Amino acid sequence: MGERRTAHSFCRICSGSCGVMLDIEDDRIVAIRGDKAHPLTRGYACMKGLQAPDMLHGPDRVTQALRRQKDGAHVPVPVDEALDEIAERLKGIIEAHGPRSVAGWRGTNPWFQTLSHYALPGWLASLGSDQFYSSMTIDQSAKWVAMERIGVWAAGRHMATESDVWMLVGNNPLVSVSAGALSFNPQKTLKALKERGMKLIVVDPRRTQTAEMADLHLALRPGEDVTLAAGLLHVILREGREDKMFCEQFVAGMDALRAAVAPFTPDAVARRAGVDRDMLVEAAHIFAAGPKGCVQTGTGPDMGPHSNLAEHLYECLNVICGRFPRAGDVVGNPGVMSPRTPRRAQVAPPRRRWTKGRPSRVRGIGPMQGEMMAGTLAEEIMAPDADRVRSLFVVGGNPASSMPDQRRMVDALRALDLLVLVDPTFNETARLADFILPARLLYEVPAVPLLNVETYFFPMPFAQYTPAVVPAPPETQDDWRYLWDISRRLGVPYRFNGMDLDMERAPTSEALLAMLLDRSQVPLDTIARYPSGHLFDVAEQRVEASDRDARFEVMPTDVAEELAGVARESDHARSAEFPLRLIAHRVRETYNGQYRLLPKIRQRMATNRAWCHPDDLRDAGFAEDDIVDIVSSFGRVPAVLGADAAVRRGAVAMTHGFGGLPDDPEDVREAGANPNQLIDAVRDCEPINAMPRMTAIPIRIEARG
Ligand SMILES: Nc1nc2c(c(=O)[nH]1)N[C@H]1C(S)=C(S)[C@@H](COP(=O)(O)OP(=O)(O)OC[C@H]3O[C@@H](n4cnc5c(=O)[nH]c(N)nc54)[C@H](O)[C@@H]3O)O[C@H]1N2
Ligand SMILES: Nc1nc2c(c(=O)[nH]1)N[C@H]1C(S)=C(S)[C@@H](COP(=O)(O)OP(=O)(O)OC[C@H]3O[C@@H](n4cnc5c(=O)[nH]c(N)nc54)[C@H](O)[C@@H]3O)O[C@H]1N2
Ligand code: SF4
Ligand SMILES: [Mo]
Repeated sequence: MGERRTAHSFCRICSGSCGVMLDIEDDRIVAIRGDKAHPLTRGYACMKGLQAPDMLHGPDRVTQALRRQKDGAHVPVPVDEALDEIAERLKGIIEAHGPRSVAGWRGTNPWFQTLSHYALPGWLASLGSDQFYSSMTIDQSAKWVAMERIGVWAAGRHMATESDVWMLVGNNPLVSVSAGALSFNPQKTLKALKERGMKLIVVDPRRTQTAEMADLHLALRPGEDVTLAAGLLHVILREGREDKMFCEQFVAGMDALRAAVAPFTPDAVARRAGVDRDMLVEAAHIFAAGPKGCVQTGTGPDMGPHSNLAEHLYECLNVICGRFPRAGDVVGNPGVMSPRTPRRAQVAPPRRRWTKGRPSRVRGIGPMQGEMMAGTLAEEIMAPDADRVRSLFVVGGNPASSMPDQRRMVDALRALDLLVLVDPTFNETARLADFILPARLLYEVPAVPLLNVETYFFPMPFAQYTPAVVPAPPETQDDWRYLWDISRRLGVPYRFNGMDLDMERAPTSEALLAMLLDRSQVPLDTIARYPSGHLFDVAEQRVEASDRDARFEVMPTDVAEELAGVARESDHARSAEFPLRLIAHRVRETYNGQYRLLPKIRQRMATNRAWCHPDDLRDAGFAEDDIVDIVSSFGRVPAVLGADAAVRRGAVAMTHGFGGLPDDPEDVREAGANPNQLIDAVRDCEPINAMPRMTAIPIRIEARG
């Protein structure tokens, strides 16, 4: 037997940041379990996290650089040779077409790998390109739009840990483990909050695992979030249950808001959104009673029709009920890893910054938060312009599978002059890539959890540091390091999150992480002394009084116009041709397109079934396990049916991340299918952020001919 040791670390597959203990033998992870000493996750770890040994050391891991040959097959190539060739081709592309012809896509995982998160944006900017895209703009950019139109409370929001009521809308933390402070050991956390007296309201077309814990569950018709939110606002305003003093001081547009939600009476909303009228009114009462609490939205409303408007109205509930810390309140988490910033009891006014940056070549869509909108990426590649996107660097993502209108995206990726993927797996995008650079995985790189969102996610001043606890395969590099190597070959300095890197001698990842935390409130060395993470005793911070006079804008004219349009819409419920609504949801077994091929996951879930209410199946003459076609006005995919009474009638729930490339000859029972073939990324998308409609898609189910 070789050397055996146990290491502490934390999982970085999702925002759960679960503390783990790893048994390591001969530098390979042989066992993993939750770390009971972790102050927030207390021994919890989900089945994905527990697959680490297979994920790191399994046969499907990409451990060498690969180059695509003319015949389409990929062959191993020494990393330096790959980097030489990439740099040379990139140089040619930039010389001929300018730096804006180079784009980057950052997928989900880099979010949680501290250094990977910052790797691409600064790299592209140092090349002179603004073409940075991420998954944020196909999942929750409605939150950005809402912020830019309503404004933001500079002292943050109420935390669930201090709240009397919490409303989760299209957000299922018990599965997604993605819900701010409810992300840490979510079931135990929610249970404890409920025992303390917090009321939980869930708005979701499915009776989700989270809805099972709710005091009140509104199982709305998919895609009716605008109606439902307007109905809640209507009740609160009509009955004068808003926080009048707060509104008086901090809110502009109250009369316009009142007028805009006037048509959304409880009866009208109950009919249209398919919820019980009295429950709707009760939800408004419970929420308005507070006094502390929050509406928190997930992908459900943010991927649906009118997602920007839905997000706006849900946020208006927080605003008119004044759900924000006030001057003198103690700040739950003043931060540990980031510098302290003052929190003032005031509004940072709306800025509408998308109108200010350089818009996209196609459709003229402006950037937000330093990102171009992913809904336009395929067109940016296919555009006739000389400076169209010709080269794409993907770090930890799989756009060939994850993007709406899969066929168009795949055609676009094929049209690139250079596609480079930095990834530990041979995913669908890898099949199209010119080069795959083998990425290091969690446990092979140092990290801290949720650095850029620590004060929002961690309810208390928590921090942890993990070094790399197992060595990475010898031919792999850290994500950022590949980009540094390319910059060096191009002779261009690499700015990493505002820091100019030494281009003679690359820093180590540990040094780079220390640079990122150089203004932390607790020194990194001290954080590192607590291997299970720690709640740090940082000095108390209180919300300061306001030093400016600014107001939230609750009903600007563009929002009012869109809402009036929704009020006028008819026959939103049923069309004879597409009577059902396909809804997006996540499952415990997979993370987007990841883990489905790991042996233990495949045993549990080989395919992404289309889940329907058993009565809907029976009425349509179908049975569980039938293979059918799911048909939208845009496309058609096969699916295996499943019966699930938790799905409301009229909805069909199917998760994403399954299936291969379009036209792969696959057995749907073995490979699943990709719902992105049903989604039109151009016609059915929102103004401002080009956000496609990824849920509540009108469909029908057809027997396979
Ligand atoms: N139809 C439909 N489509 C959807 C959705 C939906 O609900 N419905 N959801 C959307 C959402 S919310 C998102 S966020 C996107 C996700 O879109 P993507 O991020 O493009 O897709 P993922 O499958 O998450 O790909 C992540 C990749 O990161 C790799 N990876 C893991 N760890 C590391 C690492 O440390 N370094 C590097 N370099 N790579 C790593 C994995 O191997 C994987 O290939 O998909 C979207 N697509
Ligand atoms: N296990 C696991 N965890 C994940 C992921 C994963 O793939 N697997 N993905 C990660 C990513 S990238 C993200 S962005 C987060 C997302 O985190 P969440 O937003 O919590 O994602 P879901 O768990 O899919 O919850 C969305 C809910 O919206 C509901 N819904 C669908 N349509 C509608 C609608 O029209 N209106 C309303 N109100 N609800 C609707 C669905 O039934 C579902 O329960 O999760 C992250 N965590
Ligand atoms: S919940 Fe998230 S962080 Fe925790 S073990 Fe699962 S995947 Fe990892
Ligand atoms: Mo996402």
